[in-house]
Amino acid sequence: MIPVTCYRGKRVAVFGLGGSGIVTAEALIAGGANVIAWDDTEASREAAAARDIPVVDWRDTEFGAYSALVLSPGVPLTHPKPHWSVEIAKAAGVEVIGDIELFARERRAVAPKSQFVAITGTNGKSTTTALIAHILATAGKDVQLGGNIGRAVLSLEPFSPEKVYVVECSSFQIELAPSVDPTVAVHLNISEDHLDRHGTIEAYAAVKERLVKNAGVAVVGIDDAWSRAMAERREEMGLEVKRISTHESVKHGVWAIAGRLTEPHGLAQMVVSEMSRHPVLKGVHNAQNAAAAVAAVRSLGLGLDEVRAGLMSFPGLVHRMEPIGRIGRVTIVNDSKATNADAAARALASFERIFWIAGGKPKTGGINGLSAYFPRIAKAYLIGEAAESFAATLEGKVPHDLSGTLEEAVPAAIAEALATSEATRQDTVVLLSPACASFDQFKNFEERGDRFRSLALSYPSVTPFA
Ligand code: UMA
Repeated sequence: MIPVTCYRGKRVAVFGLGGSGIVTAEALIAGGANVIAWDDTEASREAAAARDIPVVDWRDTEFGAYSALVLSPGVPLTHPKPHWSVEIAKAAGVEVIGDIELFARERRAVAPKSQFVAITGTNGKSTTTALIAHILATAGKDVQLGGNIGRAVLSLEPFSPEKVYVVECSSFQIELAPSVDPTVAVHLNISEDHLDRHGTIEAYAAVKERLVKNAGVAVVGIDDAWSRAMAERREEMGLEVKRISTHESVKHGVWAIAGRLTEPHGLAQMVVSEMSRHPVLKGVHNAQNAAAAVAAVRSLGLGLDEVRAGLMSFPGLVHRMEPIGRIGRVTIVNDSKATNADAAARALASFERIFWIAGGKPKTGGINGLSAYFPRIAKAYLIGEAAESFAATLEGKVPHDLSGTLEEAVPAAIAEALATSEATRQDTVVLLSPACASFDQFKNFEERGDRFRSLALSYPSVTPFA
Protein backbone atom coordinates (compact mmCIF):
# COMPACT_ATOMS: atom_id res chain seq x y z
CA MET A 1 0.00 0.00 0.00
CA ILE A 2 1.10 3.59 -0.67
CA PRO A 3 0.67 5.58 2.58
CA VAL A 4 -0.71 9.03 1.71
CA THR A 5 1.26 11.47 3.87
CA CYS A 6 0.22 14.78 2.33
CA TYR A 7 -2.84 14.96 4.64
CA ARG A 8 -0.95 14.09 7.84
CA GLY A 9 -2.77 15.58 10.84
CA LYS A 10 -5.66 16.82 8.66
CA ARG A 11 -9.27 15.71 8.51
CA VAL A 12 -10.30 13.88 5.35
CA ALA A 13 -13.67 12.36 4.45
CA VAL A 14 -13.79 9.32 2.17
CA PHE A 15 -17.04 8.52 0.38
CA GLY A 16 -17.65 5.15 -1.31
CA LEU A 17 -16.27 2.04 0.37
CA GLY A 18 -15.91 -0.39 -2.52
CA GLY A 19 -12.58 -1.74 -3.77
CA SER A 20 -10.88 1.65 -4.13
CA GLY A 21 -12.54 3.50 -1.21
CA ILE A 22 -11.42 1.05 1.46
CA VAL A 23 -7.82 1.16 0.24
CA THR A 24 -7.98 4.98 0.05
CA ALA A 25 -9.17 5.25 3.65
CA GLU A 26 -6.45 2.84 4.81
CA ALA A 27 -3.74 4.67 2.86
CA LEU A 28 -4.77 8.02 4.35
CA ILE A 29 -4.87 6.56 7.87
CA ALA A 30 -1.43 4.96 7.32
CA GLY A 31 -0.14 8.40 6.27
CA GLY A 32 -1.41 10.06 9.45
CA ALA A 33 -4.71 11.67 8.33
CA ASN A 34 -7.83 11.76 10.53
CA VAL A 35 -10.31 9.90 8.37
CA ILE A 36 -14.06 9.48 8.44
CA ALA A 37 -15.73 7.31 5.81
CA TRP A 38 -19.24 6.55 4.60
CA ASP A 39 -21.11 4.60 1.89
CA ASP A 40 -24.80 4.48 0.93
CA THR A 41 -24.93 0.70 1.38
CA GLU A 42 -24.82 -1.00 4.73
CA ALA A 43 -22.77 -3.97 3.52
CA SER A 44 -19.95 -1.68 2.37
CA ARG A 45 -20.05 0.26 5.66
CA GLU A 46 -19.83 -3.00 7.59
CA ALA A 47 -16.89 -4.21 5.48
CA ALA A 48 -15.03 -0.95 6.20
CA ALA A 49 -15.81 -1.00 9.92
CA ALA A 50 -14.48 -4.56 10.11
CA ARG A 51 -11.14 -3.15 8.90
CA ASP A 52 -11.10 -0.49 11.65
CA ILE A 53 -11.97 2.37 9.30
CA PRO A 54 -14.00 5.00 11.25
CA VAL A 55 -17.46 4.86 9.65
CA VAL A 56 -19.35 8.10 10.34
CA ASP A 57 -22.42 9.67 8.71
CA TRP A 58 -21.32 13.30 8.36
CA ARG A 59 -24.61 14.77 7.13
CA ASP A 60 -24.97 16.73 10.40
CA THR A 61 -21.26 17.49 10.87
CA GLU A 62 -19.58 20.92 10.36
CA PHE A 63 -17.82 19.96 7.11
CA GLY A 64 -15.73 23.13 6.79
CA ALA A 65 -13.17 21.57 9.16
CA TYR A 66 -12.32 18.93 6.52
CA SER A 67 -9.43 19.34 4.07
CA ALA A 68 -10.81 17.11 1.32
CA LEU A 69 -13.59 14.78 0.28
CA VAL A 70 -12.09 11.75 -1.49
CA LEU A 71 -14.81 10.32 -3.68
CA SER A 72 -14.94 6.87 -5.28
CA PRO A 73 -15.01 7.05 -9.09
CA GLY A 74 -18.43 5.40 -9.41
CA VAL A 75 -20.17 8.03 -7.25
CA PRO A 76 -21.80 10.84 -9.34
CA LEU A 77 -19.78 14.06 -9.24
CA THR A 78 -21.95 16.19 -11.54
CA HIS A 79 -24.34 13.97 -13.54
CA PRO A 80 -27.13 12.98 -13.45
CA LYS A 81 -26.84 15.12 -10.30
CA PRO A 82 -24.11 15.56 -7.73
CA HIS A 83 -24.16 13.01 -4.95
CA TRP A 84 -25.22 14.39 -1.54
CA SER A 85 -21.66 14.07 -0.22
CA VAL A 86 -20.46 16.27 -3.10
CA GLU A 87 -23.17 18.88 -2.40
CA ILE A 88 -22.05 19.08 1.25
CA ALA A 89 -18.35 19.42 0.32
CA LYS A 90 -19.04 22.07 -2.35
CA ALA A 91 -21.25 24.09 0.03
CA ALA A 92 -18.42 24.06 2.60
CA GLY A 93 -15.75 24.97 0.02
CA VAL A 94 -13.96 21.63 0.47
CA GLU A 95 -12.13 20.15 -2.53
CA VAL A 96 -13.44 16.91 -4.03
CA ILE A 97 -10.76 14.58 -5.39
CA GLY A 98 -10.12 10.90 -6.04
CA ASP A 99 -7.48 8.27 -5.41
CA ILE A 100 -5.49 9.03 -8.60
CA GLU A 101 -5.09 12.63 -7.39
CA LEU A 102 -3.79 11.39 -4.02
CA PHE A 103 -1.38 9.10 -5.89
CA ALA A 104 -0.13 11.99 -8.07
CA ARG A 105 0.37 14.35 -5.11
CA GLU A 106 2.16 11.72 -3.07
CA ARG A 107 4.42 10.81 -5.98
CA ARG A 108 5.44 14.45 -6.46
CA ALA A 109 6.21 14.71 -2.75
CA VAL A 110 7.95 11.38 -2.18
CA ALA A 111 9.45 10.03 -5.42
CA PRO A 112 9.19 12.47 -8.33
CA LYS A 113 11.78 10.37 -10.21
CA SER A 114 9.59 7.25 -10.24
CA GLN A 115 7.97 6.85 -13.64
CA PHE A 116 4.22 7.06 -14.04
CA VAL A 117 2.52 5.92 -17.24
CA ALA A 118 -1.20 6.73 -17.34
CA ILE A 119 -3.50 5.31 -19.99
CA THR A 120 -6.97 6.42 -21.04
CA GLY A 121 -9.33 6.36 -24.05
CA THR A 122 -12.87 5.12 -24.59
CA ASN A 123 -11.77 1.69 -25.79
CA GLY A 124 -8.62 -0.39 -25.57
CA LYS A 125 -7.23 1.10 -22.38
CA SER A 126 -7.10 -2.15 -20.40
CA THR A 127 -5.33 -4.03 -23.19
CA THR A 128 -2.89 -1.15 -23.73
CA THR A 129 -2.24 -0.84 -19.99
CA ALA A 130 -1.59 -4.56 -19.64
CA LEU A 131 0.60 -4.60 -22.76
CA ILE A 132 2.74 -1.64 -21.59
CA ALA A 133 3.18 -3.27 -18.18
CA HIS A 134 4.07 -6.59 -19.81
CA ILE A 135 6.67 -5.12 -22.19
CA LEU A 136 8.29 -3.17 -19.34
CA ALA A 137 8.31 -6.19 -17.02
CA THR A 138 9.78 -8.40 -19.76
CA ALA A 139 12.55 -5.80 -20.14
CA GLY A 140 13.34 -6.22 -16.43
CA LYS A 141 11.66 -3.07 -15.06
CA ASP A 142 10.10 -3.00 -11.59
CA VAL A 143 6.49 -2.53 -12.74
CA GLN A 144 3.40 -1.73 -10.66
CA LEU A 145 0.09 -2.20 -12.56
CA GLY A 146 -3.21 -0.76 -11.34
CA GLY A 147 -6.04 1.78 -11.61
CA ASN A 148 -9.28 1.19 -13.50
CA ILE A 149 -7.97 -2.17 -14.72
CA GLY A 150 -9.08 -3.56 -11.36
CA ARG A 151 -6.45 -2.87 -8.70
CA ALA A 152 -6.85 0.35 -6.69
CA VAL A 153 -3.84 2.55 -7.38
CA LEU A 154 -3.10 3.15 -3.68
CA SER A 155 -2.85 -0.61 -3.09
CA LEU A 156 0.34 -0.71 -5.20
CA GLU A 157 3.77 -0.94 -3.57
CA PRO A 158 5.14 2.25 -1.98
CA PHE A 159 7.06 4.69 -4.16
CA SER A 160 10.72 4.30 -4.96
CA PRO A 161 12.70 5.99 -7.74
CA GLU A 162 13.29 2.83 -9.80
CA LYS A 163 9.60 1.78 -9.95
CA VAL A 164 7.39 2.29 -13.00
CA TYR A 165 3.68 2.75 -12.22
CA VAL A 166 1.42 1.78 -15.12
CA VAL A 167 -2.06 3.05 -14.33
CA GLU A 168 -5.29 2.76 -16.33
CA CYS A 169 -7.43 5.87 -15.78
CA SER A 170 -11.17 6.07 -16.50
CA SER A 171 -12.83 9.41 -17.22
CA PHE A 172 -14.46 9.17 -13.76
CA GLN A 173 -11.01 8.96 -12.17
CA ILE A 174 -9.46 11.74 -14.29
CA GLU A 175 -12.36 14.06 -13.43
CA LEU A 176 -11.31 13.67 -9.79
CA ALA A 177 -7.59 14.21 -10.51
CA PRO A 178 -7.04 17.90 -11.31
CA SER A 179 -3.24 17.85 -11.01
CA VAL A 180 -2.46 14.44 -12.51
CA ASP A 181 0.96 14.68 -14.20
CA PRO A 182 2.15 11.39 -15.71
CA THR A 183 5.65 10.92 -17.10
CA VAL A 184 3.93 9.48 -20.17
CA ALA A 185 0.19 9.81 -20.83
CA VAL A 186 -1.50 7.63 -23.43
CA HIS A 187 -4.86 8.69 -24.86
CA LEU A 188 -6.18 6.19 -27.40
CA ASN A 189 -9.52 7.36 -28.77
CA ILE A 190 -12.88 8.98 -28.05
CA SER A 191 -16.33 7.70 -28.91
CA GLU A 192 -19.68 8.13 -27.15
CA ASP A 193 -19.63 6.48 -23.73
CA HIS A 194 -20.54 7.40 -20.16
CA LEU A 195 -22.64 10.36 -21.33
CA ASP A 196 -24.94 9.70 -18.37
CA ARG A 197 -22.00 10.73 -16.17
CA HIS A 198 -20.49 13.56 -18.24
CA GLY A 199 -23.56 15.09 -19.89
CA THR A 200 -22.10 15.70 -23.36
CA ILE A 201 -19.32 14.24 -25.50
CA GLU A 202 -17.59 17.65 -25.30
CA ALA A 203 -17.44 17.39 -21.50
CA TYR A 204 -16.31 13.75 -21.73
CA ALA A 205 -13.50 14.61 -24.19
CA ALA A 206 -12.40 17.58 -22.05
CA VAL A 207 -12.03 15.28 -19.05
CA LYS A 208 -9.94 12.80 -21.05
CA GLU A 209 -7.71 15.63 -22.31
CA ARG A 210 -6.80 16.56 -18.76
CA LEU A 211 -4.60 13.45 -18.53
CA VAL A 212 -2.60 14.52 -21.55
CA LYS A 213 -2.22 18.22 -20.63
CA ASN A 214 0.38 17.97 -17.86
CA ALA A 215 2.20 14.86 -19.09
CA GLY A 216 5.93 14.85 -19.89
CA VAL A 217 5.23 12.97 -23.14
CA ALA A 218 1.74 12.51 -24.60
CA VAL A 219 0.96 9.54 -26.85
CA VAL A 220 -2.27 10.37 -28.65
CA GLY A 221 -4.35 8.34 -31.13
CA ILE A 222 -5.37 10.58 -34.05
CA ASP A 223 -7.91 8.34 -35.78
CA ASP A 224 -10.93 10.27 -34.44
CA ALA A 225 -11.53 14.02 -34.64
CA TRP A 226 -11.73 14.58 -30.87
CA SER A 227 -8.38 12.95 -30.16
CA ARG A 228 -6.69 14.49 -33.23
CA ALA A 229 -7.65 17.93 -31.93
CA MET A 230 -6.08 17.07 -28.56
CA ALA A 231 -2.77 16.23 -30.26
CA GLU A 232 -2.89 19.51 -32.19
CA ARG A 233 -3.58 21.57 -29.08
CA ARG A 234 -0.64 19.96 -27.30
CA GLU A 235 1.66 20.61 -30.23
CA GLU A 236 0.56 24.25 -30.39
CA MET A 237 1.66 24.57 -26.75
CA GLY A 238 5.15 23.36 -27.76
CA LEU A 239 4.79 20.11 -25.79
CA GLU A 240 5.94 16.69 -26.99
CA VAL A 241 3.26 14.58 -28.61
CA LYS A 242 3.69 11.20 -30.25
CA ARG A 243 0.87 10.46 -32.66
CA ILE A 244 -0.64 7.01 -33.17
CA SER A 245 -2.60 6.02 -36.26
CA THR A 246 -3.99 3.00 -38.06
CA HIS A 247 -4.75 5.13 -41.16
CA GLU A 248 -1.70 7.28 -41.87
CA SER A 249 2.03 7.56 -41.25
CA VAL A 250 3.18 10.12 -38.65
CA LYS A 251 6.31 12.23 -38.20
CA HIS A 252 6.70 11.47 -34.50
CA GLY A 253 5.01 8.40 -33.00
CA VAL A 254 4.02 4.96 -34.30
CA TRP A 255 1.59 3.86 -36.99
CA ALA A 256 0.07 0.50 -37.88
CA ILE A 257 -1.10 0.19 -41.45
CA ALA A 258 -1.87 -3.19 -43.05
CA GLY A 259 -0.85 -4.90 -39.83
CA ARG A 260 2.67 -3.45 -39.77
CA LEU A 261 3.81 -1.51 -36.70
CA THR A 262 6.16 1.19 -37.92
CA GLU A 263 8.23 4.02 -36.43
CA PRO A 264 9.76 6.95 -38.31
CA HIS A 265 13.56 7.15 -38.20
CA GLY A 266 14.47 10.51 -39.63
CA LEU A 267 13.29 10.34 -43.23
CA ALA A 268 13.35 6.53 -43.15
CA GLN A 269 11.03 4.04 -41.45
CA MET A 270 11.66 1.12 -39.12
CA VAL A 271 9.27 -1.85 -38.90
CA VAL A 272 8.78 -2.67 -35.23
CA SER A 273 6.70 -5.79 -35.80
CA GLU A 274 4.00 -7.46 -37.88
CA MET A 275 0.67 -7.77 -36.06
CA SER A 276 0.18 -11.23 -37.61
CA ARG A 277 2.95 -12.42 -35.25
CA HIS A 278 0.75 -11.53 -32.26
CA PRO A 279 -2.52 -13.49 -32.56
CA VAL A 280 -3.82 -12.34 -29.16
CA LEU A 281 -3.74 -8.79 -30.53
CA LYS A 282 -6.22 -9.45 -33.33
CA GLY A 283 -8.01 -6.64 -35.20
CA VAL A 284 -7.30 -3.03 -36.17
CA HIS A 285 -8.20 -1.79 -32.69
CA ASN A 286 -5.44 -3.94 -31.23
CA ALA A 287 -3.01 -2.53 -33.79
CA GLN A 288 -3.86 0.90 -32.35
CA ASN A 289 -3.33 -0.43 -28.81
CA ALA A 290 0.00 -2.01 -29.76
CA ALA A 291 1.19 1.15 -31.53
CA ALA A 292 0.36 3.22 -28.44
CA ALA A 293 2.13 0.74 -26.16
CA VAL A 294 5.23 0.80 -28.36
CA ALA A 295 5.30 4.62 -28.37
CA ALA A 296 4.88 4.70 -24.58
CA VAL A 297 7.67 2.24 -23.75
CA ARG A 298 9.99 3.79 -26.35
CA SER A 299 9.45 7.09 -24.49
CA LEU A 300 10.78 5.36 -21.37
CA GLY A 301 13.94 4.38 -23.25
CA LEU A 302 13.28 0.73 -24.21
CA GLY A 303 15.17 -0.64 -27.22
CA LEU A 304 13.45 -2.25 -30.22
CA ASP A 305 14.57 -5.75 -29.20
CA GLU A 306 13.03 -5.30 -25.77
CA VAL A 307 9.81 -4.06 -27.35
CA ARG A 308 9.66 -7.02 -29.73
CA ALA A 309 10.31 -9.55 -26.96
CA GLY A 310 7.45 -8.06 -24.89
CA LEU A 311 5.03 -8.04 -27.82
CA MET A 312 5.84 -11.67 -28.63
CA SER A 313 5.16 -12.99 -25.14
CA PHE A 314 2.03 -10.91 -24.31
CA PRO A 315 -0.64 -13.41 -23.20
CA GLY A 316 -3.67 -11.10 -23.76
CA LEU A 317 -6.40 -10.19 -21.30
CA VAL A 318 -9.32 -12.15 -19.92
CA HIS A 319 -12.78 -10.94 -21.03
CA ARG A 320 -11.25 -9.03 -23.95
CA MET A 321 -11.40 -10.97 -27.23
CA GLU A 322 -10.41 -13.96 -25.15
CA PRO A 323 -10.54 -17.25 -27.10
CA ILE A 324 -11.92 -19.73 -24.59
CA GLY A 325 -12.71 -22.92 -26.45
CA ARG A 326 -13.27 -24.73 -29.71
CA ILE A 327 -15.67 -27.33 -31.06
CA GLY A 328 -15.28 -28.48 -34.66
CA ARG A 329 -14.91 -25.34 -36.78
CA VAL A 330 -16.45 -23.13 -34.09
CA THR A 331 -14.27 -20.83 -31.95
CA ILE A 332 -15.83 -19.42 -28.80
CA VAL A 333 -14.69 -15.91 -27.85
CA ASN A 334 -15.38 -13.98 -24.64
CA ASP A 335 -15.45 -10.21 -25.16
CA SER A 336 -17.53 -9.38 -22.09
CA LYS A 337 -15.48 -6.21 -21.56
CA ALA A 338 -17.20 -4.71 -24.66
CA THR A 339 -19.63 -2.54 -22.68
CA ASN A 340 -20.48 -0.16 -25.52
CA ALA A 341 -21.24 -0.36 -29.25
CA ASP A 342 -17.84 0.95 -30.28
CA ALA A 343 -16.05 -1.81 -28.37
CA ALA A 344 -18.39 -4.43 -29.86
CA ALA A 345 -17.71 -3.00 -33.35
CA ARG A 346 -14.05 -3.78 -32.87
CA ALA A 347 -14.81 -7.42 -32.10
CA LEU A 348 -17.37 -7.76 -34.91
CA ALA A 349 -14.82 -6.33 -37.36
CA SER A 350 -12.38 -9.10 -36.43
CA PHE A 351 -14.47 -12.10 -37.62
CA GLU A 352 -16.43 -13.12 -40.72
CA ARG A 353 -19.29 -15.48 -39.64
CA ILE A 354 -20.51 -14.60 -36.21
CA PHE A 355 -23.10 -16.05 -33.88
CA TRP A 356 -23.36 -12.98 -31.69
CA ILE A 357 -24.53 -12.80 -28.08
CA ALA A 358 -25.36 -9.21 -27.16
CA GLY A 359 -27.42 -7.13 -24.77
CA GLY A 360 -27.51 -6.12 -21.13
CA LYS A 361 -28.02 -2.63 -19.74
CA PRO A 362 -28.13 -0.49 -22.88
CA LYS A 363 -26.06 2.62 -23.60
CA THR A 364 -27.13 5.75 -25.52
CA GLY A 365 -27.54 4.96 -29.23
CA GLY A 366 -27.90 1.18 -28.72
CA ILE A 367 -26.50 -0.76 -31.69
CA ASN A 368 -27.67 1.62 -34.42
CA GLY A 369 -24.04 2.38 -35.27
CA LEU A 370 -23.19 -1.28 -35.91
CA SER A 371 -25.16 -1.78 -39.15
CA ALA A 372 -21.96 -2.01 -41.25
CA TYR A 373 -21.21 -5.28 -39.42
CA PHE A 374 -24.68 -6.83 -39.75
CA PRO A 375 -23.71 -8.84 -42.89
CA ARG A 376 -21.10 -10.68 -40.77
CA ILE A 377 -23.69 -11.76 -38.20
CA ALA A 378 -25.25 -15.13 -39.00
CA LYS A 379 -27.58 -14.81 -36.00
CA ALA A 380 -27.89 -12.73 -32.84
CA TYR A 381 -28.93 -13.97 -29.39
CA LEU A 382 -30.22 -11.07 -27.33
CA ILE A 383 -30.13 -10.89 -23.55
CA GLY A 384 -30.97 -8.50 -20.74
CA GLU A 385 -32.80 -5.16 -20.71
CA ALA A 386 -31.61 -4.24 -24.21
CA ALA A 387 -32.99 -7.38 -25.89
CA GLU A 388 -36.21 -5.87 -27.31
CA SER A 389 -34.68 -2.61 -28.52
CA PHE A 390 -31.76 -4.48 -30.14
CA ALA A 391 -34.29 -6.83 -31.77
CA ALA A 392 -36.08 -3.80 -33.25
CA THR A 393 -32.78 -2.56 -34.74
CA LEU A 394 -31.97 -6.00 -36.21
CA GLU A 395 -35.51 -6.66 -37.55
CA GLY A 396 -35.43 -7.62 -41.24
CA LYS A 397 -31.62 -7.43 -41.32
CA VAL A 398 -30.21 -10.09 -38.99
CA PRO A 399 -31.96 -13.27 -37.75
CA HIS A 400 -32.24 -13.12 -33.97
CA ASP A 401 -33.68 -14.77 -30.87
CA LEU A 402 -34.88 -13.03 -27.72
CA SER A 403 -32.85 -15.36 -25.51
CA GLY A 404 -33.13 -13.32 -22.31
CA THR A 405 -30.24 -14.91 -20.43
CA LEU A 406 -26.78 -16.33 -21.12
CA GLU A 407 -28.11 -19.71 -19.94
CA GLU A 408 -30.47 -19.72 -22.96
CA ALA A 409 -28.19 -17.95 -25.41
CA VAL A 410 -24.91 -19.87 -25.05
CA PRO A 411 -26.03 -23.46 -25.85
CA ALA A 412 -28.33 -22.22 -28.62
CA ALA A 413 -25.56 -20.18 -30.24
CA ILE A 414 -23.02 -23.03 -30.06
CA ALA A 415 -25.49 -25.60 -31.46
CA GLU A 416 -26.47 -23.38 -34.40
CA ALA A 417 -22.88 -22.27 -35.11
CA LEU A 418 -21.84 -25.94 -35.14
CA ALA A 419 -24.65 -26.98 -37.49
CA THR A 420 -23.88 -24.10 -39.87
CA SER A 421 -20.13 -24.65 -39.90
CA GLU A 422 -20.61 -28.37 -40.59
CA ALA A 423 -23.08 -27.69 -43.39
CA THR A 424 -20.99 -24.96 -45.05
CA ARG A 425 -17.50 -26.24 -44.09
CA GLN A 426 -16.65 -22.73 -42.96
CA ASP A 427 -15.18 -21.47 -39.70
CA THR A 428 -17.61 -19.67 -37.40
CA VAL A 429 -17.34 -17.79 -34.14
CA VAL A 430 -19.62 -17.68 -31.11
CA LEU A 431 -18.91 -14.22 -29.76
CA LEU A 432 -20.09 -12.66 -26.52
CA SER A 433 -19.56 -8.94 -27.19
CA PRO A 434 -22.55 -7.36 -25.48
CA ALA A 435 -22.34 -3.64 -26.45
CA CYS A 436 -23.97 -3.03 -23.05
CA ALA A 437 -23.11 -2.68 -19.40
CA SER A 438 -23.67 -5.82 -17.33
CA PHE A 439 -25.37 -4.37 -14.26
CA ASP A 440 -28.92 -5.48 -15.15
CA GLN A 441 -28.03 -9.17 -14.71
CA PHE A 442 -24.50 -9.31 -13.24
CA LYS A 443 -22.32 -7.62 -10.64
CA ASN A 444 -19.84 -6.55 -13.34
CA PHE A 445 -18.47 -7.54 -16.75
CA GLU A 446 -16.06 -10.02 -15.14
CA GLU A 447 -18.93 -11.99 -13.61
CA ARG A 448 -20.73 -11.92 -17.00
CA GLY A 449 -17.60 -13.20 -18.78
CA ASP A 450 -16.99 -15.90 -16.17
CA ARG A 451 -20.59 -17.14 -16.54
CA PHE A 452 -20.21 -17.19 -20.33
CA ARG A 453 -16.97 -19.17 -20.05
CA SER A 454 -18.41 -21.78 -17.72
CA LEU A 455 -21.57 -22.20 -19.83
CA ALA A 456 -19.51 -22.54 -23.02
CA LEU A 457 -17.05 -25.01 -21.52
CA SER A 458 -19.88 -27.14 -20.11
CA TYR A 459 -21.28 -27.63 -23.65
CA PRO A 460 -20.49 -31.26 -24.65
CA SER A 461 -17.18 -31.72 -26.52
CA VAL A 462 -15.97 -28.12 -26.31
CA THR A 463 -12.18 -28.17 -25.93
CA PRO A 464 -10.84 -25.33 -23.78
CA PHE A 465 -7.87 -23.31 -25.02
CA ALA A 466 -4.96 -23.60 -22.63
N1 UMA B 1 -21.64 4.03 -3.85
C1 UMA B 1 -22.46 4.76 -3.01
N2 UMA B 1 -23.31 5.66 -3.58
C2 UMA B 1 -23.36 5.87 -4.94
C3 UMA B 1 -22.52 5.11 -5.77
C4 UMA B 1 -21.66 4.18 -5.20
O1 UMA B 1 -22.43 4.61 -1.79
O2 UMA B 1 -24.15 6.71 -5.39
C5 UMA B 1 -20.74 3.05 -3.24
C6 UMA B 1 -21.19 1.61 -3.44
O3 UMA B 1 -22.11 1.22 -2.47
C7 UMA B 1 -19.87 0.85 -3.33
C8 UMA B 1 -18.83 1.87 -3.77
O4 UMA B 1 -19.46 3.15 -3.82
O5 UMA B 1 -19.59 0.44 -2.02
C9 UMA B 1 -18.34 1.49 -5.16
O6 UMA B 1 -17.44 2.42 -5.59
P1 UMA B 1 -17.04 2.46 -7.14
O7 UMA B 1 -18.25 2.25 -7.99
O8 UMA B 1 -16.26 3.69 -7.38
O9 UMA B 1 -16.17 1.12 -7.32
P2 UMA B 1 -14.80 0.60 -6.73
O10 UMA B 1 -15.09 -0.76 -6.19
O11 UMA B 1 -14.13 1.54 -5.83
O12 UMA B 1 -14.00 0.41 -8.11
C10 UMA B 1 -13.42 1.53 -8.75
C11 UMA B 1 -13.76 1.49 -10.24
N3 UMA B 1 -15.21 1.50 -10.43
C12 UMA B 1 -15.83 2.44 -11.15
O13 UMA B 1 -15.26 3.34 -11.69
C13 UMA B 1 -17.33 2.32 -11.29
C14 UMA B 1 -13.19 0.24 -10.88
O14 UMA B 1 -13.41 0.30 -12.29
C15 UMA B 1 -11.69 0.17 -10.63
O15 UMA B 1 -11.18 -1.05 -11.14
C16 UMA B 1 -11.41 0.27 -9.13
O16 UMA B 1 -12.01 1.48 -8.60
C17 UMA B 1 -9.90 0.32 -8.83
O17 UMA B 1 -9.34 1.50 -9.34
C18 UMA B 1 -14.40 -0.63 -12.82
C19 UMA B 1 -15.29 0.07 -13.83
O18 UMA B 1 -16.39 -0.43 -14.08
C20 UMA B 1 -13.71 -1.77 -13.56
N4 UMA B 1 -14.87 1.17 -14.44
C21 UMA B 1 -15.63 1.84 -15.47
C22 UMA B 1 -15.30 1.31 -16.86
O19 UMA B 1 -14.22 0.73 -17.05
O20 UMA B 1 -16.14 1.50 -17.78
C23 UMA B 1 -15.32 3.35 -15.45
